[in-house]
Amino acid sequence: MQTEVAIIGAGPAGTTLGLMLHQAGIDCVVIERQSSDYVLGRIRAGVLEWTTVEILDSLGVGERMRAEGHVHSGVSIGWRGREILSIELQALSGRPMMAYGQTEVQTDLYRRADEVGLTIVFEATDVELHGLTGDVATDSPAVTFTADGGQQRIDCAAIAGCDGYHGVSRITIPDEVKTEYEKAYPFGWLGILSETPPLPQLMYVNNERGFALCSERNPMLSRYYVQCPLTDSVDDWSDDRFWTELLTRVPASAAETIVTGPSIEKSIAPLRSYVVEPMQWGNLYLAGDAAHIVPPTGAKGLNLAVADVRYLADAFIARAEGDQTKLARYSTTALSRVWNAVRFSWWLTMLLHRFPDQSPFDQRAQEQDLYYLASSRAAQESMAEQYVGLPLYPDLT
Ligand code: RFL
Ligand code: PHB
Repeated sequence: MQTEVAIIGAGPAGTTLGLMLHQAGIDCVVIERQSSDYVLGRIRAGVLEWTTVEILDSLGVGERMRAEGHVHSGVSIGWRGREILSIELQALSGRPMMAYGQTEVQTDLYRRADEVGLTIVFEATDVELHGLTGDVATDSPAVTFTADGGQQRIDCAAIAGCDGYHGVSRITIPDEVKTEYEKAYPFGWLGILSETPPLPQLMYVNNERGFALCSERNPMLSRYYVQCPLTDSVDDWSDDRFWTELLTRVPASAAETIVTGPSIEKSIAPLRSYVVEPMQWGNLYLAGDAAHIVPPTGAKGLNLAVADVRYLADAFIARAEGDQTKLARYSTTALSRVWNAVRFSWWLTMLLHRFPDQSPFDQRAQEQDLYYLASSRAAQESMAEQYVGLPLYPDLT
């Protein structure tokens, strides 16, 4: 088989890139290791930046999100048993954000892929990348895999590595040409889904017992998280223990209104920040979690994946029109936004969590950061601007 761009991974990054290229008339094939049901079963992101909302609209996948998603004009922060402030995102930044789960986004992307005839090969095993030399002039890229019981080969002009943190694409880049930046945090998030009505607004909580987050999926589906030690497993957390801990950490005014019920999903995610540079090597281009991981505190992972593929698709479109420069600069363009999100997610993680080795100095500095945020409009504006997402192509003039 022959195509222009072979896309590895049909998560949000790979499927969105496929739809963008297909819309622009650039031939592509998406190759996914799992079944579509498996990908849809992963409970992950819940918050979309407005930039992401607009990109999804432009691909014709925004209709259900607009009808069923919940537009939020603000998020609250709880501390010392009270709701200390509500960051009025819309008033401060001019844009709201959208609560719409990654499962729903992915469902809409797959549905659109079916409608427009984008080829996604699911359950492809033994995916291997070939013909990459690190030089766009000498590369002759190809992907081989096993699907439908047979070995298949796709020759292509470029490969987009959208295969997440554990994929094959990034490890194809030799160690001597890549630099990895990493920070692991000494805790995880225990998350549950429950068929109960959520709070009216997302609430992030810094409590002496640890971080908590109240979020939502729809009017009858809530998503809650509590910070937990990395050594814990879900078996350590009965529903009763989870609710008791959550209600202890959130401000009393919120605890009074939270409706508890049986969990229908429970999982623990470790928190880490990770970036690989550069995000391209010859005709291999990385996007999304394949190139970077952020802790979920800033709600940036899915949004960064969508922004990366917008830059990448724009660069492929420019190349099809004879301009090679955008593709040559893809990594530089994407990394600027990536590092903003990495820094923001790190800052919010440091602000809201309790660290096992937190010294009295760290503790006071964190308290001061919260006081400053609660008392300064400039600090709130800065947080709002970053939370709803910076412009894709900032005007620096
Ligand atoms: P994905 O979603 O991991 O998809 C990669 C796909 O590649 C496939 N794959 C392969 N396919 C072929 N061959 C191989 N060898 C392959 N290896 C892997 C995988 O099966 C998979 O289908 O990466 P992508 O597309 O870059 O998307 C990234 C997002 O999924 C991720 O950043 C977010 O979920 C992060 N995240 C959040 N992001 C937000 O923007 N807002 C949030 O509110 C938010 N909350 C979260 C989150 C992530 C969480 N966890 C569990 C890590 C909350 C949590 C708890
Ligand atoms: C979620 O709803 O899963 C969610 C919301 C906000 C975050 C992280 C996760 O910062």
